[in-house]
Amino acid sequence: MPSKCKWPRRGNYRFLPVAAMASAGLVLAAILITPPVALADEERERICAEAEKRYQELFDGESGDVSVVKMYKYNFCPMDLTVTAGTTVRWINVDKRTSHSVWLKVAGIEETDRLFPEESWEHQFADSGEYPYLCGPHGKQEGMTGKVTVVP
Ligand SMILES: [Cu+2]
Repeated sequence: MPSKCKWPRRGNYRFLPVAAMASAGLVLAAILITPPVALADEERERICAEAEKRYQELFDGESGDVSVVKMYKYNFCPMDLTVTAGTTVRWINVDKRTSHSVWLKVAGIEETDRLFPEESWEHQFADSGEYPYLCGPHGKQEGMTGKVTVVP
């Protein structure tokens, strides 16, 4: 190496382990204090695009008179759905292995049984209002939640 090489002198190296430990500590702290937040919008969009593709493949997109919410990779797609009063919403699991449920907890409607891949559940919304819901097994941990808004 040429003599003007700018590596720190030998004595400075003893600070490296301290610096490394400090940054490892910061990273660990960041991991520990970060709450398990819902997925970033971009990631959700990507997952929902995939879910739509799965839905088209499995069901040819045939939904008749109902509004469809796909369940896929710990997401409800769309996460927010607005329908008019009287509409029936059908939740379909388009996942490959994971089972999900639909739990309109706030409305006081009992959680559904586990819906396995390609299974579905329907509910007709007679009254306008906001109906937040969750997946029983994945609502808390994975943030698998959604909302139906019913307008007159
Ligand atoms: Cu789920």
